[in-house]
Formats: sequence, C-alpha cells, structure tokens
Amino acid sequence: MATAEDDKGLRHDWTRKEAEALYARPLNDLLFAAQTTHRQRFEPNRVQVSTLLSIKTGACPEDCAYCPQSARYAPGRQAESLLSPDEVIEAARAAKAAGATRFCMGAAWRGPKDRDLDAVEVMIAAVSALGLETCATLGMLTLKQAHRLKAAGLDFYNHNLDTSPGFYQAIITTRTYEDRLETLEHVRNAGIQVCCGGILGMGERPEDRIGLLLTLANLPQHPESVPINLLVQVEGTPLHGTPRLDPLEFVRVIALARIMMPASYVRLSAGREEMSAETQALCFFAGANSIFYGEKLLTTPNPVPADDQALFARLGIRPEGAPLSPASTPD
Ligand code: SAM
Ligand code: DTB
Ligand code: SF4
Repeated sequence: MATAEDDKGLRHDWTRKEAEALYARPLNDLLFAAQTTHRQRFEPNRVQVSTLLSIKTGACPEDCAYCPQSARYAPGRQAESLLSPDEVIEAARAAKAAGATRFCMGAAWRGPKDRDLDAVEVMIAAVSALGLETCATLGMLTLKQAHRLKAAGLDFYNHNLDTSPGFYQAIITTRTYEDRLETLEHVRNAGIQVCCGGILGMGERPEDRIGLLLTLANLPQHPESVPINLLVQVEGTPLHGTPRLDPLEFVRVIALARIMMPASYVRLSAGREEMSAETQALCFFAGANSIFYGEKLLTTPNPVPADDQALFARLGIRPEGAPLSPASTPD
C-alpha cells in the first residue's frame, strides 16, 4: 500500500498492522531502526531537559485511576491553593540555573476557571522573560482559554491521551477521550505547541500501547513533544499494586514512538526513579531525547540532579543548551 508523507516527510496514515509488525520485531532490529530514524533528525547524544512544578496540588475532582491528586483517593488531604507568581518565578530561576531549558507548570484541575488564568498568565510571562520555554498542564481548555495562554507567551501545552481509546474507560470516567482530543485541537488552533503522550504499566495490553501511538501518530499534526510515562504507583490509588511492566516493553514503545513520529521529542517521563540506568540507556538508544529533571515530578520523587548528571556522564549525553562536557565526543 502506498503511504503518504506530508511536507516534512511525516506520515499520518499508520495502520494497526504496520505498528503491530514493528512492535513484534526482534528487539535488535527494532532498536536499530529507531536509532537510524533518530539520527536522521536529531543529534544522537543530546537530551532536552524540562523541569516540572506543581502550581496547584491535590483535591482534584477527576477520577484518573493512576493519580495521587484525585480527591477520591486522598480524601483527607487538604487542598493546596495556587502558588503565588513569586514562588513560581523563584522555582523557574532555580530550574534554569540547574540547566533546564523548559519549565512546565501543572495544576490539579479538571480545567482552569477563567479567573485562575489571570494568575497563570502572570506566571507564564515571567517564566518566559527568564529565557525558558514555557509549558503548562492545567486540564481541559476552551479555545478562548487557549488563546489567552498563547497571548501570555505559552510555548507548549501538555495534555495526555494517557492510553488507547479502548482502555481509556477503565482508567477515567469523569471525562472522555473525545474531550481530550477537543482540548488538543483548541491548543493547536491557538498556535501553541502540543505535548501529548500517555502512561504505560496500567495493566493495559500491548494492543492498547499500540493504540495510543496510532492515535498520536495519526493526528493531523504530530505532537511536538510525546511524554511516555511509566505508572508511578501511589498507595491509595486504584492502580496501586498493578503488576509491573517488563522494562523491555517500555523500551519497545519508545522505539515505536520514535519511528512513527520521527520529528517529535520523545520524553522518557515519569517512572525513572524505578528504572535502572541500563533501561534508561536503552530508552535513549531507542530514541528518547527528553527527560524531566529535578528531584520531584508533580508530587512524586524523580531522580536527584546529581544522579542524572552522573548518568549523562556515563552515557556521554549532553543536555540541550548546555556547553560541551569533556566526557562526550562531538556529534
Ligand atoms: N490535571 C491536569 C490533567 O490531568 O490534564 C494536569 C496535570 S496531570 C497530573 C498530567 C498528567 O500526569 C496526566 O495526564 C498523566 O498522564 C500524568 N500522571 C499523573 N499521575 C501519574 C502517575 N501516577 N504516574 C504516571 N503519570 C502520571
Ligand atoms: C507528563 O506526561 N508527565 C508529567 C507531566 N506530563 C505533567 C506528570 C507526571 C506526574 C507523576 C505523578 C506525580 O508526580 O504526581
Ligand atoms: Fe486531576 Fe489531572 Fe490527576 Fe486526573 S491526572 S486526577 S485531572 S490532577
């Protein structure tokens, strides 16, 4: 069957059969194909570094079964109010000094109220003025809200599809897959770059992992960033105790993301705290070229910066935007 490429050489017509065939390839063949694709568009030893900050934590009305911030799974927990712009700017300054190039602000909302956006706009403008790329993840957005965020200087909006359309209902009932696609459309139409991915290790089948990637890769435009999270299991959440995913399955999904969305940044996102250095190294080989950096994700731990610096040195990886380190060879 003839395949169609857009003007950037990207495909949006991936079939399930093709994706399944890729996923089932011998690991060496899959990794070789992914690494070859990676080298056509990216410097092989560069990784983009983002830092996360929770600007409003907990007491979320949604029922996402993985999430420690849902009020349903942490009923005793006090709602924390929105951080002040000063607190956010302070954290962004520290992230920049530590080497991050993108700062992502997350809020445990179903979606922002219009009045919440007044403060968020101030934060975005201030973080942008520090010379950082700005990203926000605030839940569902109307088109008007997306335009407001764009006007404030927002570069990226994170809104994940989380899993396949079929498995989705087993994980979230308070908003639909369609709702999520609609928010992504609003973000795109407002001219904000899209950050969209999902979570693995929630008890989904390989077909669901493939289904997520098919949905992402067949969007009218690929998301510029594709975060692939490994479920961080938190006590009290319904998914706590889910059998652990084989790390090599995780690596396969990274490789598929790289092959199907060759120009996107693929982020090795939540779950690195539980991963060996060897698994992370394989993820980078499979085409992951972005991480969250800093000791906390939103509410759960992430590797401490010294450990990530040591890992990068062992692998000869240089963070994007950072000077050449003596340990690495020129690309
Ligand atoms: N409340 C907003 C929303 O859901 O759109 C924004 C913040 S929410 C925490 C952002 C994303 O974090 C979720 O869509 C999910 O993909 C990811 N996430 C949340 N809890 C997680 C966990 N325990 N393990 C892995 N990823 C998680
Ligand atoms: C994404 O895909 N992963 C990040 C970010 N986007 C917002 C969030 C991970 C959250 C992990 C659980 C926590 O720390 O609360
Ligand atoms: Fe709320 Fe977002 Fe957590 Fe879902 S993922 S419960 S919407 S904070």
